[in-house]
Amino acid sequence: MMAEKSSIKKYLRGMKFPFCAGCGLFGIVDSFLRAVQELGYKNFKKFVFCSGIGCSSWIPSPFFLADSIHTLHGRSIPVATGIKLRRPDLNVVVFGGDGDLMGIGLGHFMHAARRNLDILVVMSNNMIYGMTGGQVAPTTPFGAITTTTPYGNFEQPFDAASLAVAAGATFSARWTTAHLKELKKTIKIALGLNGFRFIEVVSHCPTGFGRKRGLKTPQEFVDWVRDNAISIGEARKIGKNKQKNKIVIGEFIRKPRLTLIENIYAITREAQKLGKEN
Ligand SMILES: Cc1ncc(C[n+]2csc(CCOP(=O)(O)OP(=O)(O)O)c2C)c(N)n1
Ligand code: SF4
Repeated sequence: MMAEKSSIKKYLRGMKFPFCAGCGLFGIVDSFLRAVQELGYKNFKKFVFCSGIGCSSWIPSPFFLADSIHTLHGRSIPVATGIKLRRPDLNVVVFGGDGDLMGIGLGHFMHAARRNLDILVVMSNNMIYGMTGGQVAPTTPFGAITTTTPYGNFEQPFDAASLAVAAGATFSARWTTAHLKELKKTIKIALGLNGFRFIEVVSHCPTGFGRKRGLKTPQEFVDWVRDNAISIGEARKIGKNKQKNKIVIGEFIRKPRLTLIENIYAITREAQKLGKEN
């Protein structure tokens, strides 16, 4: 009974996740639930989860024993915005894929960061569109073979964790599914902060991407991710040119500022005060 109570199973409905065997998304689920447990939340009553469409968008909904909403592809952040403005007391957490958040939903992502909407966004970056069959995505490495780039990708990928910083996120970090302890720690930090917080998780997708890269097993993919990761400190030392094909991991920014809701109240109050004086 005691063991059951302390288990992360209490956050789940007990339904089977629809991920392929060996998928990196299992590690993201596990890290998130362990972080929530270590922060002392007994249940998800203080949380609402939003997701779009894609393998990674299945993380919360309907599997978490929580209020959650599966929105349209790319539209999780607008729905999260509505929820947060109506219920600022709740922790609003968005889960999504790199296609969902860096492709069709990129505009919403950038504006939510700019506005400093008080939400946490956890993005699984499997470097392709997983659920639809492994097509090239805005995060696919240059030259990589995917189902729609049989000769190699012609385009440069987005650096999502840096985009979040440029747009105004108060917190941005990147880890991988080979760094689950660090990921859990970062989720705990991010859940304790305010403002637009972003965590990118480079995630292994053995089905959609691993096979195309010649990585025959999930473990080979995890090893490849680990071997190609460098810390943000090291990356800054060696400079951009030498970072080619490396996965830069760590905390990119932690810089609190007033959130959208705090600014709405502060500016409205100030205007009302001035109105009275006039
Ligand atoms: C408006 C719209 N366009 C396209 C699709 C088809 N579609 C479903 S999931 C998906 C991509 C999923 O990739 P990603 O967001 O990276 O998530 P993953 O499956 O890799 O976790 C696409 C293009 C859709 N459902 N709706
Ligand atoms: S296609 Fe890739 S991301 Fe989707 S469930 Fe399978 S292994 Fe995971």
